Parts: sequence; structure tokens; C-alpha cells
Amino acid sequence: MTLRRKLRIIHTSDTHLGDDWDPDSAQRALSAVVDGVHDLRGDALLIAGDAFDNARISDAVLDFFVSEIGRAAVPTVILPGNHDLYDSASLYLRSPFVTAPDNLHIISGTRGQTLSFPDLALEVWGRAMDSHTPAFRPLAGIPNGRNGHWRVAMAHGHFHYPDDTEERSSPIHPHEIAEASCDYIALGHWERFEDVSQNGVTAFYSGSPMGASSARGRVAVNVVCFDATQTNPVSVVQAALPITT
Ligand SMILES: [Mn+2]
Repeated sequence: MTLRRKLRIIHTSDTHLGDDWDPDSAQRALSAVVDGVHDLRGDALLIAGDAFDNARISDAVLDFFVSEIGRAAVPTVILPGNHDLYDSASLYLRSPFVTAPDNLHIISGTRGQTLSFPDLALEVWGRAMDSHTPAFRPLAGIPNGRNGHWRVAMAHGHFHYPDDTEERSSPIHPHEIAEASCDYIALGHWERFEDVSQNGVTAFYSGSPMGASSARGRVAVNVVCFDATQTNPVSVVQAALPITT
């Protein structure tokens, strides 16, 4: 018998709400993702960093975000990234989040934090970014040991392919993925969809909703299916969603 029920998780990142260049399209993209959570029958939504573009954005943008996440209705986990750092001036400390709906969860532990969702037999670990530097390691401190629940890690940073020897901020190295004790790593920071799985540990960038979509008028998200009865218990597909507003 397994504690692990079937799960379907919707993974996105880098929505960059409040982007001065095109604020309306970022909001429409988030709304399309939230609609997609319902249409795809997602059990949870993960936003792997840079939900917001900068810390100067208005409360109206935060209010919009909080309201949309409330509309998603399923547990939603937000990981702060380099554009929406979790530092002393973080936008996540502002008033719209004080009255946020119960389904909105922000990873605030800058040395790592695990959130548990017993109803889903799911644990989500992440490390909130407080500074975007080469010293910040998004996967450092991921716990070992398992309790029979699905475990997902969220990380916002730059994956180093073996030939990428440049020093970058918030680096993620192949061996860190290979050694991670989890079923899936939801990555953010890159605009595009990319599979960077290592040694049987499934790890994907979702890309931003618009950046990952190959079609105009659509956004794309990762749909991550967990099913312990399958030979490959974790599978990932991209789903295209219409922008309707
Ligand atoms: Mn980023």
C-alpha cells in the first residue's frame, strides 16, 4: 500500500506581473494559467519564482494576483525569485498578502522550508531567494529521507550544462539535481520549457506562460502527473491554454 495518491500538478514560473513593458499581457497570462488549473483538473499550482517583475509594483497588482490565486482554489505555492526576492523589503511582506486566501502559500525560508499538504500526500520544499548571487544555491539544504509522500522541490536559478563554465548567480549544477531526494524539481528563471532531468530525477523548467508557448494567443504550462502504479511514476507534458480575456 502506498500513501501516494495520484496527483496532477500545474507548474509555471516567471509570470513577471507588473512588468512596465506590457503589464496587461502578463495579467492575462496569469488568468489563463488559473483557468487552466480548472480545465486540466490540477490538484495544486506551483509558481517557481519571478511571479512579479519588481518590488516597486502597485498594491493593485498584488491585489489582482491574490484574487486570481484565490480563484485557482487549489493549494498554490509561490517561490520568490530574483525579481521578487524574499528580503526585508520584499513585496511578499506587503498588506495584500496579510489577508491572502488560505490556498496561497509563500515559501519564505531563505535556508529552505518544507510545506506539507497531507490531503494530497504531498510535500513541497524550496529555498526563498534573498540575494541573487553566485553564493545563493537554490537546491542547497534539500532534506534527505522520505515519509512516503510525494516530494516536490522548487528552485529558481540557472542550470549549468556541463560545458557552461561561466560563473552565474543562483547556480544549479547537474549533480545537485541527480542527488536530490525528490520526485520532481519545478524550476524557474528560464523563459523556455526545458527538460534537465538527471540520473532518474525528473527536473523541468516550465518557462514563462508566454515564453514557453509556440502559438500566439496561447500560454503553456507544465502538467506533472504522479502515479505510483506506473513504471515511470512521474510524467511531464506541456499543455497549451487559450488566453480568453
Ligand atoms: Mn529569474
